[in-house]
Amino acid sequence: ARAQIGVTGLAVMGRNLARNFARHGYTVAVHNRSYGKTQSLIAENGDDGDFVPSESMEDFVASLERPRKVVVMVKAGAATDAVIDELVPLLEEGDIVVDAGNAHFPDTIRRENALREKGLHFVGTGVSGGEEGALNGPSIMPGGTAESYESLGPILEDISAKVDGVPCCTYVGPDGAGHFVKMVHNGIEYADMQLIAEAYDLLKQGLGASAAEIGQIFAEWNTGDLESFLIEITADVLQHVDAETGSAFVDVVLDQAEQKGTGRWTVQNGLDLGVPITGIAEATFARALSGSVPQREAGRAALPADAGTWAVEDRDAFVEDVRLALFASKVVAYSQGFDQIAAASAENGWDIDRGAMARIWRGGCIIRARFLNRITEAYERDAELPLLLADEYFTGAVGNGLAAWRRIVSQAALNGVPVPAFASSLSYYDGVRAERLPAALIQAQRDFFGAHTYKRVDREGTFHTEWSLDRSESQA
Ligand code: NBP
Repeated sequence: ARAQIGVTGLAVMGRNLARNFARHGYTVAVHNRSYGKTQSLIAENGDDGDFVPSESMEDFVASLERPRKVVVMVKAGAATDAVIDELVPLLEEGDIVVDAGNAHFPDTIRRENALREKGLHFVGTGVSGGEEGALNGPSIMPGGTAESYESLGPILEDISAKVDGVPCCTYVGPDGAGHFVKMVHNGIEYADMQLIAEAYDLLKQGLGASAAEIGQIFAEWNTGDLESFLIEITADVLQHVDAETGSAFVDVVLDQAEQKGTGRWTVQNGLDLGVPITGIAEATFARALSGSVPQREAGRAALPADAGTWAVEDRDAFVEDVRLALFASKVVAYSQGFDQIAAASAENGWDIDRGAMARIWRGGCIIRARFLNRITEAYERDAELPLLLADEYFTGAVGNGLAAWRRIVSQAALNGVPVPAFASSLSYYDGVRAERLPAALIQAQRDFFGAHTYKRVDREGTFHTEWSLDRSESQA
């Protein structure tokens, strides 16, 4: 036995992770259900470092130093369970199984329980950054036992992305915490992409600008507060020309957004926890609307375009308004995502350090951005910060753009441009800062039709009003 780490599942992600380990000087045991992928890795990338290929799972396990560290990188779901079932009888107490696929966190909790009973460590690990990240340095979010991180952590930190020399990998928390945080990361990614898409649409409709012109605006934005991977690639995508037609690439792409399910999981969990992650929810539903083909056909045919042509007069002022509205909406979406992490952490006893999550998302992953530094700093100022928006930096930054944000959302409404994520983020902002909400009326209605009781502003207790009789109040 001489391999320090093993990877089973050698499709694009597993292959690139294995190469990344090898390039960092580790001897890597490699295995795949069908041997062809293992052979092709050795044939094409064997020069990357020291690989120990095995055709059978038995040989693969036997080639690993103890405690064994096995990274499972197969299709999430039944395939992961199948591999675990095959692997577990071959392992010994103290060995570590790392699930680096996109598992849903309740599955990770279940698997961790089952393996813990057998004396094994199960480390559900979020890995972000796609194929490119897997090869050159992803953002890594490992859960499981703190004990497993002692031997596994340094290896994962080694192959992770680095920002200012700091690894984009840290221990997240017990059992499902790592996969949970990866799920929220993806939810935030949905929100960020939707906000960028709305900004693009506003610039297109308001200015009548071409995709290439808007691409240049995004490139300019990428030099300021908005600097991020998503803004950078948006600039590139918008300036890309379709080779076949000579049109802007974005103009020949069908406008129906697909999804693999992590946004939906995030929204479902937000509903379970009662955390208003409106940005992520709007983004997920906006994708659903785009794919609602019969509804869109019926809507286009029956609903009149009542708004005239939008002609913005002061081009530069409008571009700056959109930029400020985008930044403010983005802060809201992230603030909500971090609230969700805090709520799940409390519910599951995970003790997740939110500032550390922002830190490991600064590199390697899809939402990597300059502004994540500001989030880390906010949680360093106050680890228990109840609302990211209330941190002094963000109050200032959002406050600066508030008037612009209101102008943009109202102009979008007047001109018939859909901005679900911009608008709901602004409503969230106004809701969370409101002195008094109309929830009082909801409570009164609930008491009226269902005797659901209410609390009062002027004294303690729970009350019910006899609505159908003399409408007197009683203490419930
Ligand atoms: P896939 O998700 O396409 O899975 C293919 C791999 O699963 C192959 O190695 C295949 O073996 C293996 N496999 C299957 Br399918 N069923 C199996 C079974 N019953 N027993 C054993 N092996 C089985 O690969 P991928 O695109 O590289 O993704 C791997 C994981 O990484 C997934 O969980 C995915 O969600 C996640 N992912 C993450 C990112 C990211 O950015 N973080 C990007 C893409 C994917 P075979 O070769 O014998 O068929």
